Amino acid sequence: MLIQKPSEISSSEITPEHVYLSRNHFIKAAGGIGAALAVASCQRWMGATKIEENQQPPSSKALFDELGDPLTPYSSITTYNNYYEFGSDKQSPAERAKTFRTSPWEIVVDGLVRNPKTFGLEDLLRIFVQEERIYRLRCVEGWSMVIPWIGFSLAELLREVQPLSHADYVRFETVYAPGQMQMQNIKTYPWPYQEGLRIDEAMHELTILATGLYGKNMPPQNGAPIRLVVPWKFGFKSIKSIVRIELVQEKPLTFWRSIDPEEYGFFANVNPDISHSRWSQQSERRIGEISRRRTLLFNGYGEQVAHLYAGMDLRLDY
Ligand SMILES: Nc1nc2c(c(=O)[nH]1)N[C@H]1C(S)=C(S)[C@@H](COP(=O)(O)O)O[C@H]1N2
Ligand SMILES: [Mo]
Repeated sequence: MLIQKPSEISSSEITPEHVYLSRNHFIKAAGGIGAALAVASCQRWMGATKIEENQQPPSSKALFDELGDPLTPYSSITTYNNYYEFGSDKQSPAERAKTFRTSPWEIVVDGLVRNPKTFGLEDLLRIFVQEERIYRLRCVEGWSMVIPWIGFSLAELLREVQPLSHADYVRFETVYAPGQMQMQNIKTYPWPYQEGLRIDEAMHELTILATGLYGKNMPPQNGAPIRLVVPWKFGFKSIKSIVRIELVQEKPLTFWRSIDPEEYGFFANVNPDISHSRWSQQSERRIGEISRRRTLLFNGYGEQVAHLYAGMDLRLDY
């Protein structure tokens, strides 16, 4: 089996979705949709397709998520971004992150672990098999996309460092580079951006560290070289350009929560029945579509994740 890592994808292979669609060296072949559905139904989550080369072109039907929703075009995913370090509007990140330096890059994984380690990005690409995951991304602002990420389970990385039994939470930190990220010079924000997960959420098989999308390296505006993706939570949990992952005992303070705890909860699970203090969360605008669609509890991943919250009052602890 030939596994193609994003590091081996040369820039001449830059693959916006038309190349990706026509060429498919990423979706396990053996019949396109059939294989994709088989994977989806036996693993109960979508897109656990190993990245392979020299395969047959896929059936175009494989280019949907497990609910049948089409992938959002590459051009939209890479030009409509939230990345406050580069600006608070949707267009600035693509423009201003162009020269952001993502190599060399290291991630420190430490805190309450038996085996703290610093990984270079190339170590992560070598140690962990990169696979494709097609996930919906739902922003707390009321828009959504379907994105074919490339990455690996956060659980695999955490197992390498061996969390201690009292490591109840995981804290993530974005790089602090005010020379390159102009908004980090604005001191009213609590830089660097931080996020957190409970340990069982971090260990869940759906939680990934993503290193690319649409079969190519992660664009800087999407959080290069490595970012978190937690598909059943609002997009702000999916922190970009990570340099530190720390195992901790207490619930970590997070960027948006420290700005406004009323509006942004720690769990931030997608939930149509819990309104943001300024707008309803019952519907969303899928980028590229005209009419709004109904927002799904846990962003449609309830079957996989609802058990994590059994017994919790989601209205109080959101
Ligand atoms: N460091 C950092 N990570 C971040 C953000 C940010 O501003 N800074 N924005 C978040 C929000 S609100 C969303 S919706 C997603 C957007 O990811 P995308 O631009 O790749 O679609 O990134 C999240 N991760
Ligand atoms: Mo967001």
